Formats: sequence, C-alpha cells, structure tokens
Amino acid sequence: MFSVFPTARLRPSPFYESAVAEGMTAASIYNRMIMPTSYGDPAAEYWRLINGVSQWDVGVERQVQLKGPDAGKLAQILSPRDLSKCQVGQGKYVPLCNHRGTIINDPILLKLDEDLYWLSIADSDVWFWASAIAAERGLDVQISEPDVSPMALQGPMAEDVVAHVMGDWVRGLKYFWFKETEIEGIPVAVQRSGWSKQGGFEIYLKDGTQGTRLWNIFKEAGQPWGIGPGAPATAERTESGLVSVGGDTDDMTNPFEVRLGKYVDLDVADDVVGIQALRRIKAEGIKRHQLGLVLDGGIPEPLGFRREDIRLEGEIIGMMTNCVWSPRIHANIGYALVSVDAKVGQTVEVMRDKGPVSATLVELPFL
Ligand code: THG
Repeated sequence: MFSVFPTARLRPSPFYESAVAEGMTAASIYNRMIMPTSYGDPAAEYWRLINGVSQWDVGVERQVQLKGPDAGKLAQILSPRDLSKCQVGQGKYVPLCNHRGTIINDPILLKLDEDLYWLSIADSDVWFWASAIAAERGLDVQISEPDVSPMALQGPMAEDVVAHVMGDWVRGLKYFWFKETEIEGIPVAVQRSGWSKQGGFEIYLKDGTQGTRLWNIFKEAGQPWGIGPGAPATAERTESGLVSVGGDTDDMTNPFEVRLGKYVDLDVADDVVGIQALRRIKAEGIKRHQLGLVLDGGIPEPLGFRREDIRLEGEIIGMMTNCVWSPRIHANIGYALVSVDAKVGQTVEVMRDKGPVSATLVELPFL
C-alpha cells in the first residue's frame, strides 16, 4: 500500500476527499491530477454502470476557457470540425490536431456564449497550445483554466437521479447540450454527456470549495436507485468503441485511422490548424486503421505497461493499444491499430509478455 499526497503540482479534484471517503483503491494521473480508477470491487462497479447509476470524480477533465471577441474564431482554428452551426448551450465532440494532422486531444467543446467557450479536455496541455496559437495569429482572446470540475453520473438510472435533484427539465436535454444553473446555491452546468455509452449526465461544478457538498447531494438522492462510486470504465468503453486519445493513439495517429473522420470537415477554412495535412491524408488514403480484437483464453489478462505487437503470418502489422476482460463478451478484448491490409475476420497473433496469443480481428464497436 502506498499513499499519494495531493500538492499544488499534483492537483486534487474538488471531489478528491469524497473519493477517498468512498474507499478509492486505485488512481491514475490525468492532466497532472489524480483520477480515481477503482473503489476495490471492479465487478460491482462495472454492473452498476451497465444496470444502474455510477458516480464519477472526473475533475481531471479540465476546462480550457476561450473568452473575448475572437473566442469563436480561435475555437474554429483549433478544430477541424465545422463549428459554424454550434449554438449557445450546445456541446460538440471536436478532435484537435497539430499541423501534421496528428490528433493531440479530443475535447467536448461547450459554447457558453457568443464570446465564451470551454474545451473540456482529455489528457494533454491544450492551455499551452491554445495560448501559443492565439498569440501567433494575433487574436483578441483570453485563455485560462477556470475553477470548473466535472462530476459524472452514468448508467441507465442516471437520468432519474439527476431529474430528482434538478427537475424533470433535464430529461429534455439533447445529447451534449447543457444548461447553467444552481443546486442548493452551488453554481453548475448540467450536460447530457459522459465517457460511456450507458447514458447519463455531467455536472460541471463552478466552485471548487463545494465538491464534497455536491457529491453528497447526488449520493443521497441516488440511494433509491442504488447509486455507488465508479470511474471511467476501461471494459465498458472498450466494448462501446470509445477512443482514448493518448492511449489508443500514438504521435503519428490521425483522426481517420481511429474512426474519428466523421468529426473532420475538410472544407473548413485554410487557417484551421492541420487541415492541409488532413486533406492530403484523406486524398492519399490511410495506412493504418483501428479494429477490435477478441483474444483466445478464458481468464482476464489486461494490457501491461506497454502496447503489444500484432503479427499476421509472422510479420508485424501493428499493435494492440488496449486490452481488458469483457464481462459481457466473456473474453479479453482490445483495440488493434494495424495496417489497412489487415481485415476483419483474420486471425492474428498478439505478442503478449507470456508469449503469442491468437486473436480475431472484428468490427468496432463490440457492443
Ligand atoms: N466529458 C467531458 N470532458 C471530457 C470527456 C468527457 N474530456 C476528456 C474526454 N472525455 C474527451 N473525449 C471524449 C471522447 C468521446 C466522447 C466524449 C469525450 C463521446 N463520444 C461519443 C461517441 O464516440 O460515440 C459521441 C460523439 C458524437 O457523436 O458526437 O461521448 O466524457 N466533459
């Protein structure tokens, strides 16, 4: 057993004390913060997400705020997805690419006002990136990381719990749309979103001193539905085909390789970062693609510290980027980032630490 001590550098989330009180047993680092990953009973946590409602400390999903006359302009320059029709109160899933078309983050963009946006980021320093691009392009926009921290409620019962606390209006929220409001005087934004395909909401806390209070309001309200703690779930997200940028991608991965091409609009303006490279990649055709893997063997054998090579007829054709036991498929499943010559239905070998394991390439998502 070892302890982790939050510091100014390894920043605690406003829900950190709640996570510890709930019995957190494992955590990861994300955006230089502690992200709880387990509460000691993975099976219970998984089935609660699939059948009930699960409460997550995802304060690590930091907001990069763009504010000022050129905020909308900067948002569009940062993302190859067309944002011209995005309305105030709407959110959109937007890949961010560098000048080579490599995906460097995949935030949810929230348009709070005509001159105010948040990028709810995955694990990389978008604050630096946005500041540098804004300065180089001479834009009139302030970039900051505001005191905003999401808490997720995920699972088929999440809507009942959130409606019980907030009112039935939340049932009418469309996917990724949000509303700024208060809960017992605590300022929040409520959005239909979350990193699972089981449905649910995220409550963006806008006052970091109120984390424990907000956590407990939902914990108490959720008791009739059997609410309990959980975390972004590797098994569920893999079954559901969600991409983890930085995990499933490397420093050469473009959006087309990992099934994110539908979030790239090739006819956005020429000043969008990476768009020239993305047009070229699209025209030339991709060399790798992301497929699912179902591995032989009946016991859970997750990925270790490294990505593992995949071989087809003795030749390395790519790598397995994640691997997890699926309680619903009853197999170890994972993602392959492999040559486009590799096709669904083929049998490959994954070079695991204990030796080669046979696996079948399948279409994503699994479920
Ligand atoms: N919520 C919030 N911030 C986040 C995440 C989140 N920041 C980090 C990370 N997650 C960002 N990445 C994703 C990846 C996928 C989705 C959301 C955020 C997602 N995708 C759906 C899909 O792929 O099926 C729907 C996308 C669509 O079609 O619009 O939900 O979870 N606040």
